[in-house]
Amino acid sequence: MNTPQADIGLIGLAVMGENLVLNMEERGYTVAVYNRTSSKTDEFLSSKAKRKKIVGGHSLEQFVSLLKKPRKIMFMVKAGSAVDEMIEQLLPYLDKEDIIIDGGNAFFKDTIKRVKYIEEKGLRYIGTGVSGGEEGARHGPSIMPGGSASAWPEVKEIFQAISAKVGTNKDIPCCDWVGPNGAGHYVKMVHNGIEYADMELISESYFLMKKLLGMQPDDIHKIFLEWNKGVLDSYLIKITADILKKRDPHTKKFLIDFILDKAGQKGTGVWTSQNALELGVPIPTLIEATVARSLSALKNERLNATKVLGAPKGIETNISRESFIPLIHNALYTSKILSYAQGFQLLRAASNEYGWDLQYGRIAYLWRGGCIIRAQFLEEIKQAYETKPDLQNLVLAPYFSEALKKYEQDLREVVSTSLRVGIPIPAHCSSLTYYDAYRTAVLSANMIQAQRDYFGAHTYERTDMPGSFHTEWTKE
Ligand code: 2AM
Repeated sequence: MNTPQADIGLIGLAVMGENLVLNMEERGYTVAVYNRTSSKTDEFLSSKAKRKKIVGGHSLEQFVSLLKKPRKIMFMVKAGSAVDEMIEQLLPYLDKEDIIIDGGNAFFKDTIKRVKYIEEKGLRYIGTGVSGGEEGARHGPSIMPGGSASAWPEVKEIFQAISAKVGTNKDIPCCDWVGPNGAGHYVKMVHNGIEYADMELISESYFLMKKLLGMQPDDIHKIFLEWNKGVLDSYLIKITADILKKRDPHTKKFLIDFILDKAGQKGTGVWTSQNALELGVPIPTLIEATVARSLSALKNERLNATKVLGAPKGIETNISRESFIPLIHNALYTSKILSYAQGFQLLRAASNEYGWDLQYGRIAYLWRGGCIIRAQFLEEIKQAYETKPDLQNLVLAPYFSEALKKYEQDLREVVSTSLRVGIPIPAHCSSLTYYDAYRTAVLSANMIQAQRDYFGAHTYERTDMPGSFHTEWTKE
């Protein structure tokens, strides 16, 4: 058969898979490829992979025979049952110590099961988050691997070589070991949850400039361009600026005005929200961002409701752009801090729950480059956790608590204005409520406890003495 020559194999030649292969090859590795539909393999080999150190297998047996041992096989196939099917088809050709790597968006609990299953067979399994979209995959994604720890030294060099690099010398890879079993896919899931919040918050800022201030896309473009030079410097702010100046080739008008306001979602925001609810971690901004997508998807219902209920006023004539735009900036920055704080709270709870020992500063750095939420701001998060690894909440780190105190009033002003005129900016509202509730020493939950004890004898604790109490509420 074939001489084992390839350093790594990749299964699943959709765009992400192809781009990762080209990235690996460019870094000096020989890559073997396989795709269920083998015409795609041929097409790839005869076009983009032509004259490169890329070899293909038409059968899994042939593909496996191309790989050096211990074999490293990365899946970039559809998440879900396709991964289990591939594992079963592949196993007969593999030997002990070989390494299967799932680079798709697997649900972390599936990855936990798969790691256990594969390790029991004497092989090794890595579940890795890969973020950065098609461009990232081709030129340097953020990579978040977790699973069989002994497999990390085997793949470290390749993964760090293909990942994004940050730091002044561009030599710090945005790829490091995250933790056992499902930790890598979990961190990717939370990355996506934060991404939902970032996107929603930015969209709400755009919406305020459009609706409240009556600005045109090219004016808003200039604002985002400016914002990208300061504390908000990030990939998502940059692409928002780009989007706003794009013209529709047919009408020559701004394209954004022709895009239907109906957001899609693939489920990672829902996973993040569900898991946070399961663990009892308050991440209202992330959840609200997910809810906002669902609400946007009800386009027909909204059109009907506008007719029946009337649209909110949406404008206030006495607001000046010059004074209000800086407030929107500060509100966005404050809400961003609060949403990242929530995301890291979730990581902390999950680390305890699943026994992962996650390194938060390192995770902030994995997200510093390559991925969709890459931002200057993550530098400060890394710093905060390096200074105090057991930090209770990011909002308590001096850099962030100072910023929150400084800009809180601006967020409040933006939120109250939007509430007054009826412009929905739910993620900003949730962020502010989270902030207020988190720093309120005495909340309203004494009443909830009394109600629970009243109807269900659930007992309550007292503020003035220890113990558990029940009251016969209806007795005189
Ligand atoms: P295909 O080209 O044969 O459809 C993204 O969908 C990638 O996942 C594609 O490369 C696709 O292969 C692959 N894929 C989807 N379902 C699969 C399955 N059940 N087994 C193997 N590969 C699968």
